[in-house]
Amino acid sequence: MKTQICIIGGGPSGLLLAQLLNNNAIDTVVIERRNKEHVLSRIRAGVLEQGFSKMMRDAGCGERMDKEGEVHSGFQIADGNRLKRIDLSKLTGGRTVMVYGQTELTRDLYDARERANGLTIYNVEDVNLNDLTTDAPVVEFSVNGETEQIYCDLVVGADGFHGVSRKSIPKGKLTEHGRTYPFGWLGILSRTKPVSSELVYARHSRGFALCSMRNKLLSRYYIQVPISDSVEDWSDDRFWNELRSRLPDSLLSSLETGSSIEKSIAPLRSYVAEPMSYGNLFLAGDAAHIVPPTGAKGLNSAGADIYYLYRAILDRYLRDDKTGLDNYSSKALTRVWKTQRFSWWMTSLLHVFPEATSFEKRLQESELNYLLSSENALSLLAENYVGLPY
Ligand code: RFL
Ligand code: PHB
Repeated sequence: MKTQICIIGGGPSGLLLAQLLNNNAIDTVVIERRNKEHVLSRIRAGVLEQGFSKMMRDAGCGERMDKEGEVHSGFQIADGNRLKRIDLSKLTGGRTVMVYGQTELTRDLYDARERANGLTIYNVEDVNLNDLTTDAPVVEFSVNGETEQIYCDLVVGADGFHGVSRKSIPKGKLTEHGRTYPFGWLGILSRTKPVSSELVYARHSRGFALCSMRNKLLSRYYIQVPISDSVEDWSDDRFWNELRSRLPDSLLSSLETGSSIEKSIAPLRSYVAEPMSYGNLFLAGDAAHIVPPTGAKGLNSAGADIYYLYRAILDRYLRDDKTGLDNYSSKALTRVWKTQRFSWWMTSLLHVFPEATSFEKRLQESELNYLLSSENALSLLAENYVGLPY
């Protein structure tokens, strides 16, 4: 089989790029390790920067997002019983974020790909990326017991943190940086009215909590838990009691509880692999970098990669100019590291670190006091939260 761009991974990064390219008559094949239902069963991101939502529209996939997504002009930070609204719109000259679930957005991208008759091959196994440093890379894999080969010009590794693409780069050519945090997020989805019309990030001596949502009748809540905990340790009742204990009293009368329809624990990790390219392989999204979810930056950071890569690929095909591809890694990494810094900072500010000394605990308190009392500091938070420019 032949194509121009072979995309490894049918998550949001891979599908968005495929759709943007297909709209420019650049041929793509997407290969995905799972089936579509599995990909669509993962509950993940909920907050989109304007740059990301604009790309969805540019890809012709923004209609449902604009109808069903909620535009948020602020969020709240709680510290014990103190509650402060961060007016994103006022602090950033009118910018906002969009609350629209990754599951829905991925469904929109799959629908668009099917409408455009784009080829997606599911359930692929034993994926091997060959001849990456030549002008004719070959992607080999098996599907339904048959071995297949895709001959292409470029390979895009959009196969997430555990994918094969990054691992196909020889060890000596890649530098990895990272940190794991000594806690995870236990998340639940419930068919209840959200406790607040805006997101609430709560710092508390028992641990961090986040109140988020998917729509007016679907809530998404997270609490910080020890990384050694498993989902079985947390009945719904235990979850709600713990959440209640971490939220300010003023919110408790609005907290609706109910049975969970999804419950999972996500580890928190910061990670960057550089460079993000090797020959004609280009990494994008979680395949190259991971952030802890505290600043809602994972999917958005993936979106920035897609923006740079999309334009670089257009230059290559429409203007016969390869400079964009040559510069892709360094351009993407500059923004990736800013996002890493912000996500690390927001995680450090709001979580309980079990090993922290009394000095570090007092510094954390002071950092939050400063933030909540300084318009300048709040502007920095807001500028990063709504998304840095591409
Ligand atoms: P994905 O979504 O992991 O998709 C990769 C796809 O590649 C497939 N794959 C392979 N395919 C072919 N061959 C192989 N060998 C393969 N190996 C893997 C996988 O099956 C999968 O379908 O990566 P992508 O597309 O780069 O997207 C990244 C985002 O999913 C991720 O950054 C976000 O979900 C992170 N994240 C958040 N990001 C935000 O911007 N805002 C948020 O509010 C937000 N909240 C979150 C989050 C992530 C979370 N978890 C669970 C880590 C909340 C949580 C709890
Ligand atoms: C979510 O709704 O899943 C969500 C929102 C904001 C975050 C992380 C996750 O910072």
